[in-house]
Amino acid sequence: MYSLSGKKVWVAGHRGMVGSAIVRRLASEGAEVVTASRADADLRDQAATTAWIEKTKPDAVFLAAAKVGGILANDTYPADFLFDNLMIEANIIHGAHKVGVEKLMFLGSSCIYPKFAAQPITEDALLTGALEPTNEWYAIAKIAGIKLCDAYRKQHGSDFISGMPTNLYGPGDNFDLNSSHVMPALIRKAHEAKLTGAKSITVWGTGTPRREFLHVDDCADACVHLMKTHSEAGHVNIGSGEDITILDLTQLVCKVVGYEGEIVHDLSKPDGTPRKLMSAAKLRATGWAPKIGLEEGVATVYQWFLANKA
Ligand code: GFB
Repeated sequence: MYSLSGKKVWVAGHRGMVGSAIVRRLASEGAEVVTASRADADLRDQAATTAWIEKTKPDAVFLAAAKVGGILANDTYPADFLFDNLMIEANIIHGAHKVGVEKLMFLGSSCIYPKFAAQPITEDALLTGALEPTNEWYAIAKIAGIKLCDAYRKQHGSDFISGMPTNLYGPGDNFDLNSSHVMPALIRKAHEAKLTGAKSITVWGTGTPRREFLHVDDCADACVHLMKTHSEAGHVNIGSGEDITILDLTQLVCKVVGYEGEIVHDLSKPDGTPRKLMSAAKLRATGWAPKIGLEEGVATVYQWFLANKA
């Protein structure tokens, strides 16, 4: 057991959807949460990041800082997704080692797995096949992050662990239609179509790909749970254990939003990986389970969207 109580805990990426959820979740742990703004340190800059870590000397780190985006952003900006993520994780993991951070948790993504991995995807499927081309740059960076944690554990005995969340959604998500993930895009599209009385909404691709979704508050709870209870090389999947087709998700979002028009497909946009359902067995075996069902989660995010973005 690693107790966070009384510890100085750095949440790197505190302004993002995942980082902000971890900050909210840590409120009940008795920890002193510290954060770095872009002005304090550009995390892609090794000298600035190292200086901030040496000055702050955190006891524990949640590495939730990353350049993230949906399928189109990943496909359009491969250099940014590879370079920014490699730099951020290398600077933070090496800096954490230098100041003797007691525990660090690195967060990745389910896109680390081969495009055609057997489903549900177990942790040992890593590096057994070719990646999905639309997000291989991001995936390579995230695989490097897992290996960095393992390398520092092996060479220096560092207690650095990795969690691989599935497709996440929640308050604070990015609702920009060009760079967002599918869930916020569908919420915005259905909402705007309802307001304008549009006959249809457009969904990218065929609608047949299957994705697994987890509310970000469940993800943050799993991260804190793993930080306290898990200490091993390798990585742990963080998911709900259930998936849904993009078409069924669209229908669910339309139901929640109250939009009754047609759904049309833009086949010029990529489908990406046909299916990405991770095995939840390893995480469940540690005694953790998600609490927020998909329909309930979509409804709460739609309320957040109405209050903050609409
Ligand atoms: O969420 P999404 O962008 O990410 O897309 P990925 C999931 C599926 O939804 C794809 C379809 O099949 C999209 O074609 N989709 C339908 C849409 N309509 C839309 C829309 O309006 N916007 C978006 N964005 N998608 C990303 C990776 O993959 O997921 C990242 O690129 C990362 O590396 C992340 O792993 C979690 O699941 O395809």
